Amino acid sequence: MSVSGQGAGEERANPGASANTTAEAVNFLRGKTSLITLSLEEMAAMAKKLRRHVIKMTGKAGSGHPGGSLSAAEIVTALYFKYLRHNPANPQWQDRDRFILSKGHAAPLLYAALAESGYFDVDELATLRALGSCLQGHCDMTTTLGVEMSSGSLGQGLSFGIGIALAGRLDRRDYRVYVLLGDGECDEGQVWEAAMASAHFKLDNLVAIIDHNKQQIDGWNRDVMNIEPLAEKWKAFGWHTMEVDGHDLSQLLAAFDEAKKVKGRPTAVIAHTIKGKGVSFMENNPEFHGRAPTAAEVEMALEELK
Ligand SMILES: Cc1ncc(C[n+]2csc(CCOP(=O)(O)OP(=O)(O)O)c2C)c(N)n1
Ligand SMILES: [Mg+2]
Repeated sequence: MSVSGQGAGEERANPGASANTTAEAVNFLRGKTSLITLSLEEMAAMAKKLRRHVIKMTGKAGSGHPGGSLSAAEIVTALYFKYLRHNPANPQWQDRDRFILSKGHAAPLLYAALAESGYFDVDELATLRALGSCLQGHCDMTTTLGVEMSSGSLGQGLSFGIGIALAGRLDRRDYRVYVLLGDGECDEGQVWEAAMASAHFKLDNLVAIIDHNKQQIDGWNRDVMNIEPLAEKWKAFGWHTMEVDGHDLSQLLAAFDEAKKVKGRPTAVIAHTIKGKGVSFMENNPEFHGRAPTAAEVEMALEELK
């Protein structure tokens, strides 16, 4: 793992210091404005680690949303452990890139990434959904360090992202805004109002990532509400649009690189994923949209995620 230290406004590329473990890296981060840069291999291991956290957290809580957390593990890993310019020691850093989890029910995944990045102690993860815990079932920006937007009521994150992207432009700051949406979430009319507005305002500092796992709360999208052709819809709304394998870290990073070069319009990354990815009995199984694994299922899942 290498960790780069840099001040606000400085170039991102920086060979910087290097550290061998997450703990060393986090210690390095504590004193500085920095970013974490894992290798591809380390990111793959981190995605698995985040999946393990999701299983343990929801299992212990006895409730939560494992399916849509597992599908987005590589997306969130690529952002938090490679791509985002952020500093866990200074969560309010004005020039940080913003990540908005619009599909707020995937909170366990975001909390796991925040903890592993160093925003708070990994032990906190065991308190998911407990009374008084800073880790509630859906994201709350007033109680969890590193959470940028309170979400859970679907459809709102892209609109929120537009506000931050416009503010960045007005303030002449070069941060970028990444919004993660669910594909079922795209049934919400507000998503398309926001899509239209983003293109209208030519927000090239805004990236929407759609976790296209083809399922929502009640089953397959094609049965509940057909959203296809999804990429063509984003294109029609004026977005630079890409389709990637959402479990392929290289493809995700290449897409974020490409998005950075696009001028005058926002970018949509349609990430094809599998709901419940990584745990055989959860994959493509709508039951695990909003049901926690039992103790026996936790054991089986962790065995598969070794
Ligand atoms: C406005 C709103 N309506 C309904 C719900 C209930 N709900 C929670 S998750 C979900 C399905 C979301 O599907 P998708 O966006 O595809 O999420 P993923 O498959 O990634 O879990 C629904 C309908 C909600 N949270 N907010
Ligand atoms: Mg979905």
